[in-house]
Amino acid sequence: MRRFFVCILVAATGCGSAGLEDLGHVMDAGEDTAKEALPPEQSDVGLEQAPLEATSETMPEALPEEVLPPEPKLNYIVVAEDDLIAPAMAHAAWREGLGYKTKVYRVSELVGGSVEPDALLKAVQGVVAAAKADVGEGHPLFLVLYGDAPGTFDHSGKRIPAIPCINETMAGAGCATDNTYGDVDGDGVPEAAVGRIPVFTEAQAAAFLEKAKGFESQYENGLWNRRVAVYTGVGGFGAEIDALIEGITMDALKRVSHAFDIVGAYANPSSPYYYTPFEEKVVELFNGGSLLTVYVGHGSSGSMQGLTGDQIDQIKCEHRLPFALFFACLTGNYPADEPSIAEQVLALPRGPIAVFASTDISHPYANAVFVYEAQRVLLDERPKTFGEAMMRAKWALMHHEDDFRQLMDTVATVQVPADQQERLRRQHLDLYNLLGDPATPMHY
Ligand SMILES: [Ca+2]
Ligand SMILES: [Ca+2]
Repeated sequence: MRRFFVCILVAATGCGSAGLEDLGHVMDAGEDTAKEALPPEQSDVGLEQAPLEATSETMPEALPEEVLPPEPKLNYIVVAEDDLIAPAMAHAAWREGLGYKTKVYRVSELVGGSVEPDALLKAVQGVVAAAKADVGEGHPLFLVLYGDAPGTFDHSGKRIPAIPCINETMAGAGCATDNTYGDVDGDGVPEAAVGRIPVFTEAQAAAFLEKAKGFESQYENGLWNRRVAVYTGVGGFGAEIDALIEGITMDALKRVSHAFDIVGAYANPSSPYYYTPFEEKVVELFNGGSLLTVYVGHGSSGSMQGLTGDQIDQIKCEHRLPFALFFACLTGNYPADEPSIAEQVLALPRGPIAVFASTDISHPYANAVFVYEAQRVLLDERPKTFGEAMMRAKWALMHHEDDFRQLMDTVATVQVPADQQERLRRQHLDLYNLLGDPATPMHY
């Protein structure tokens, strides 16, 4: 038996609210809790799809046609802003060398004149729909939007705008998303794994490619590969709601895969997991290296509890670069005039390799469900790439059912009537976006 010390659970806060009680917990886990089997919809991509070199020792001279590997299909689409076509081509060439079948489209190839979101959206959706039909069921398709977005409603130039979306969360200021580019049937769940590489200059693009190549060509054995670093902010729903969340958190703790080690910090001075200065502990959590670094709590475009722009330069993740998930308001507001904190950490040479975060005000209920589904998909289902994981977490946000989901829905009716819950979750499909390359391998 292995013993894992689990401190703070990835759970349920949002903006204008929060408040997880810290929970110390020691759990026993069997050696065989890890689930290695991949779900049927997942297929091999990347290296595994590279054509095999046949030799006379491994293959007969002529094989029957039905056992030859299938013709490689387009599975990695890049839509590039015109002034970034050179680095976009370089990025696609690197992926092509890893076995992907890639195609790069300039914005001006897809739409002429000014880049109205509707025209570009329809063009990109058309490309995605055709590729999805061609690549076939069970084969992932990746869509990379290459270049930072202009301001939300600024459609000048040849930049790729974020698409306006609906957000009824209280105080929502104007939602914009990349999710719609990959959703060809309009149900909100994308058919392609979408990610944006939010660079503005060729120098930034070159730095990102170098970082990505480094991440994918190195793997240092160690506990960091099974570490999930979590830091949570405080807010305050009030005693009643906090107690409900605490109860649900106790139950949720038992469901986090025991194959991973959770380390964390909680910004509540009365908690045994409180550290002061809290900000130093958060930087330490980043820099220790981890598979995932997860924040749950309050957020704004430029900061969150425990991490502000002033500390960004202190982040130098050792051993491995984490995938970052910020379940908070606005931290992934990439269409804003100033770089969001998600973009700031992504731009660091030793910062997270990809970030999943919200462009606008998010809601505690939908965040709670999203956190639960994201960790379940990432740690239990273990897709090969971060883009597939977040795409499947979005599917699960809408469609997955289990007793814990029922419990969360029941508890949430205190704040969100049952008939509004699905609509709220639907809106969070758009709020949350992946910044980085969606084909980045998880390297568990
Ligand atoms: Ca869809
Ligand atoms: Ca931006």
